[in-house]
Amino acid sequence: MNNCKLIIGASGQIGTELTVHLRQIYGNSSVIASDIKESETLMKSGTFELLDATDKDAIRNIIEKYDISEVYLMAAMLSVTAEKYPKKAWDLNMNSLLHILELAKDGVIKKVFWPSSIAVFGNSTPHVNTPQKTIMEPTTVYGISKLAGERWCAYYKSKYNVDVRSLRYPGIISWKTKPGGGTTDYAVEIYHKALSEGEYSCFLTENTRLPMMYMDDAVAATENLMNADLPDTYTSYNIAAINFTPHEIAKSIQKHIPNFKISYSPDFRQQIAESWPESIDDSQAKKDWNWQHKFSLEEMTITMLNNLK
Ligand code: AKB
Repeated sequence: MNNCKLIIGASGQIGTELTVHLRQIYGNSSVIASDIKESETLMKSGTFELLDATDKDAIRNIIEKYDISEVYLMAAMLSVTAEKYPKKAWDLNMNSLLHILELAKDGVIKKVFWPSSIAVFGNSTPHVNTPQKTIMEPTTVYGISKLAGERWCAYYKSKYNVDVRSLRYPGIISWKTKPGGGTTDYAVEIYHKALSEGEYSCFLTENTRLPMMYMDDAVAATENLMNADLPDTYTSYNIAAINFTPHEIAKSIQKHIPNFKISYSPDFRQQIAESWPESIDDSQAKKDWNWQHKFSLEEMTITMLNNLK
């Protein structure tokens, strides 16, 4: 049996780098990229299909065409955009997942990766060292869809034995592809603006602490989770790497660009950020599949600035 992997939402921030990484490991022809929008990078290195993640028949056709056994469903509307288009966000985030879970239940595919997020937590969750299992009352449309998605994954796993695995990603920072529509996006924009303009106006207050992670760690976590021999207990894992405030990331940039200036002009995104954890307890992921991050804030800043230059 062929062991091809399909990435849905491959042109996005995480999808792009995940596809490139998986192609390096499994070979270009074994990793099919798909998205509603094209990606030059991915079209150059392997097969790319235009695909709407809400179109179940189209997904099934591609799965059959390439004999796909594993799907990484990376298509989603993130926190900020989802607040603007709640119904659209719900439809995209939920329908795409249910299509894939149904295909897995029917035995058309064998394994599924689905990204959850720290957005599943809300104001009533303990914000410091947020546990794996805790109160979850998300206040954003995105967070509600991610929490519902986690429950659907757990349901299909226990009821139909579907092999679905999931990570609660924190804010992901990368230089190859820009994020879009997220609350944590400031932590990428700040590097671009530091280099292009020497200053940045941040939409969060200076002491808003959020959990974050450099892209290489996020991609490694995804690959490790998918290859791990997991106990049956959890479908969606907390993972942590670093956490910082806008003030602290600005300080780390100023070590390399001393004249860099940051100002603060918080908007509606502040409320979203305040409802999320400041730091995450990932001891369950460490215990179950040896999760360990590599990049510190300082290493990430050096990597970001060197590459964006
Ligand atoms: C967002 O900010 O919406 C995302 C997330 C934390 O899931 N980056």
